[in-house]
Amino acid sequence: MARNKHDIEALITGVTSGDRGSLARCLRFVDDDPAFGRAVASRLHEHLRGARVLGITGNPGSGKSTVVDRVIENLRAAKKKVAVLAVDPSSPFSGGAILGDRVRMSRHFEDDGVYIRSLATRGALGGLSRSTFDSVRVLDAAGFDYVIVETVGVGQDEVDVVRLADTTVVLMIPGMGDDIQAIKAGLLEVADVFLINKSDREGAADLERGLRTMLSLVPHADNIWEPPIVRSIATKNEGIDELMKKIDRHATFLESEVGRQRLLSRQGEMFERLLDAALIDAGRAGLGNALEQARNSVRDGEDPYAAVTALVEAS
Ligand SMILES: Nc1nc2c(ncn2[C@@H]2O[C@H](COP(=O)(O)OP(=O)(O)OP(=O)(O)O)[C@@H](O)[C@H]2O)c(=O)[nH]1
Ligand SMILES: [Mg+2]
Repeated sequence: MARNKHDIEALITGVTSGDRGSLARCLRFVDDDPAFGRAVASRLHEHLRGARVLGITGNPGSGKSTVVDRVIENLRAAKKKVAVLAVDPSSPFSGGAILGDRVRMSRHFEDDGVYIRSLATRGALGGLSRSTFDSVRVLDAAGFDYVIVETVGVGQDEVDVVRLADTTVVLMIPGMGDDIQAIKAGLLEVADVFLINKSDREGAADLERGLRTMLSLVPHADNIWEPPIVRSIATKNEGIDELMKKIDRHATFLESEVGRQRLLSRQGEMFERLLDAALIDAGRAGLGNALEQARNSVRDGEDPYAAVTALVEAS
């Protein structure tokens, strides 16, 4: 998959001038090829326009795509250009997620100011966060005002994705029993706004109370921004205006001194993630044929620990 410098320059010209074909190609290459993704992403530095990145996360079926669809509608009414990266966790219970995303947001497909792309989660450690980071950068350079990342906040990789967002909305739904406990501790920390969606169901008030108690026990890291709780019925477009207000208020917070520090510390985290991904790629590439040989010998019954130790010592 050799893509030379010329290809990259041509693609970047296409992407930054708003050509949809170039954008689609670029995002596909970024997904497929980590080295290419890194090359493009670093080359785009000078073209960044400061898109706002919103993370929307929550359990499968909690209504993320429905909320995103409403948020798109809201932002389009304000003439903002919106890109969506919907991450499909490829898990057994959401095998149809990509299709679901497409159906849920389909009315925006014809709109020039909207770009929606579904990403499949790959098995590789750090693979998802890497390609999502790179893709957000590409979409920023392509001139989108908002980039929304929809993801099921299940694995560590997914929590990492959420960490790249400027503002993270965590969805919860009532009537799931022990809701609060089911939320990953990591997500409580990264939530900037909680959205209790499906508030037409019983138990929204209980959930909100439980959540407030939980939040009072776990002071938010910034110690200044207290994540607000909004209730919504996304299917009826209820609560979405309120959600947008909180998102805007959070943007204002990010401009404060504390907010700026937070963004900088996220840059630091992003650096660590990017470094990990780059080192893994470089390390694996450096193993050459020995990697395949070791894989084969494990398949033939060699102890995996022994195989790893031998590989690492030989490299
Ligand atoms: N009753 C009710 N149903 C809702 C609400 N919001 C979404 N739904 C429904 O919940 C189902 C799942 O919605 P999605 O938007 O696909 O949920 P999701 O979180 O994106 O799902 P995955 O991407 O598969 O994880 C759909 O049938 C929606 O119509 C709501 O506020 N109330
Ligand atoms: Mg969805």
